[in-house]
Amino acid sequence: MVPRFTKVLVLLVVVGLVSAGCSKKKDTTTAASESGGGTITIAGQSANDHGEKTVSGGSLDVELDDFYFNPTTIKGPAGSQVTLNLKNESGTKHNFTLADQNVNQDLDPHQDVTVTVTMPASGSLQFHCEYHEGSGMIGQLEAA
Ligand SMILES: [Cu+2]
Repeated sequence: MVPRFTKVLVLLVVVGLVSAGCSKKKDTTTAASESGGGTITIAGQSANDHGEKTVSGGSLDVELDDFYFNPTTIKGPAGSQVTLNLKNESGTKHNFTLADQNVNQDLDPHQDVTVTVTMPASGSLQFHCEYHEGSGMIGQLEAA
């Protein structure tokens, strides 16, 4: 028969391992979400930067959160039509405005909306959230 204190010890070790695993996981997530941190300048404005991605297969998921677009820079073939699967991951109402192409799409909290945009023939094109542009919620389409 195994002494009671041994069982308790085993339980403590298991709990310790599980919580160590959890905290390690949480640290990784935090690091990932902050890896694109900092700001970049888009069309003369300060934008919260959450990295860049290149469109493949004609579509791309774009996360909207407080207060940034992820990815912030969307690269794709010059002049091509691209589908953006916009996902508002926050409890705040956001918006995707691409003034140049008359796109102005609101997204309620946790709402997903698909929009179609045309990549610029060259250079880049600014888009933003019309509610939080002043907070740096700005991104860009870039001809690849
Ligand atoms: Cu917003």
